Amino acid sequence: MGVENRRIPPNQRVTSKFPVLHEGPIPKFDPKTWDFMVEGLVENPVRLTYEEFLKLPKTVSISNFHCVTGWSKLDNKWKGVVFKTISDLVKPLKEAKYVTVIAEGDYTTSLLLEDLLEDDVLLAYRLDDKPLEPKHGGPLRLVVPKKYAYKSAKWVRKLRFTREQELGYWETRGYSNTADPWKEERYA
Ligand SMILES: Nc1nc2c(c(=O)[nH]1)N[C@H]1C(S)=C(S)[C@@H](COP(=O)(O)O)O[C@H]1N2
Ligand SMILES: [Mo]
Repeated sequence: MGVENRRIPPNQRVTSKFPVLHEGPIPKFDPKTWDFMVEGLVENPVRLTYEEFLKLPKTVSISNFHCVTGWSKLDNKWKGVVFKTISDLVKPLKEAKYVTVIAEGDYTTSLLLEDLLEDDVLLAYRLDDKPLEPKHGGPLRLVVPKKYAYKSAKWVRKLRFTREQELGYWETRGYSNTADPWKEERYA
């Protein structure tokens, strides 16, 4: 197996283009009214304006992106806020085990809090040294490199910390809830 193949999960093909894949229309972004909220089982729920969000400590993280339909895009240079920073800010209660990620429109997904605390999980607003394009989730998207890309919600506006897992958009339509590309967990 070549060096490159070790970065590509089973039955994925590398693409140099960055396909655009989503349900529904690309939402309009108004920096004056946009906000980011965290609710649910946390000690300190927050509401941040766009300006406030940009002031949070930022990181750059280069990672790979694997869509369940079979394409992988390697070496994406994301810039944004590490999920851990948000978690430290809101202080999850002991009972909080999952996080529902709520995007503009009807799209949701959910993950184990533990998986979101990995250091490559970002709420990203830049990609490859440019502002994140609206079609790729700008102004703000989640990036979870170790899961199939349907867990990487675009246009994120809200997080809800929960005790039980709330199944997301694709997860209620037959796709795997654990979504590990290395184990090829495509379908439930
Ligand atoms: N809000 C939202 N986020 C979403 C989706 C969507 O339909 N709506 N599709 C997911 C899927 S299936 C994939 S493969 C990636 C695609 O991201 P891209 O369009 O930036 O390549 O976004 C994910 N995030
Ligand atoms: Mo996807």
